[in-house]
Amino acid sequence: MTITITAFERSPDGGKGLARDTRVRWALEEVGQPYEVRLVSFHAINEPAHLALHPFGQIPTYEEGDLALFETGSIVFHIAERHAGLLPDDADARARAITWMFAALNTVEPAILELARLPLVEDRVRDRLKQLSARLGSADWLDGGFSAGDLMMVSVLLRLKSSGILDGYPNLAAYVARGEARPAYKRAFDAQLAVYTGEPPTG
Ligand code: GTB
Repeated sequence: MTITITAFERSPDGGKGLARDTRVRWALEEVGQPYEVRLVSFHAINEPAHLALHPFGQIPTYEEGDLALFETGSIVFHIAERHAGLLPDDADARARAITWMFAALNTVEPAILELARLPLVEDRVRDRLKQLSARLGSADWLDGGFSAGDLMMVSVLLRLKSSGILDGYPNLAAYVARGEARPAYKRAFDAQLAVYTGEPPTG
């Protein structure tokens, strides 16, 4: 029976093999099954014809006679079950191979996908800092005298200190330094540090 999978007609990676059709192609190649590929556009994946195959409007899909599958985990598992070469015969070894499939999809891949999102997250942080920097301007504090608003804002910005991101916003770096220089901040900082050092707070 002819196997047909779907893939993007134009993948954002320009052919580096990072789109998920590659793992399905790979599984089919491993077991020596011929297959056809129907290339689809970003527009087409949300059209009714494709949604009938994939309720979430994604690639790849897998068709084999009356059987239509989506989700690469399920597709590769199906291929591995039906054809020799990807799952051991021994029941325990087979269970372990399946465990590694789940580990790849549920434990390792989500963390790697977070990494891909990192540049977007950084852009969002920089947008916020740019807006905050413009608002603070050359003032010492956000709205006249020091307030709980500054206490909270400095506390939040302190998380960025080790990243170096604040260096791009000298007025914000100075704002944070002003907060840290306040005697009350120093007392609070020393008190929390004493929990870990066992030394009594100095202030
Ligand atoms: N859990 C599903 C599975 O394993 O099958 C996930 C499928 C999926 O994310 N498909 C993506 C998709 O169709 C294409 S592969 N996205 C469209 C949408 O969700 O609207 C993901 C992908 C695409 C391109 C690159 N790249 O260029 O680097 C990497 C990964």
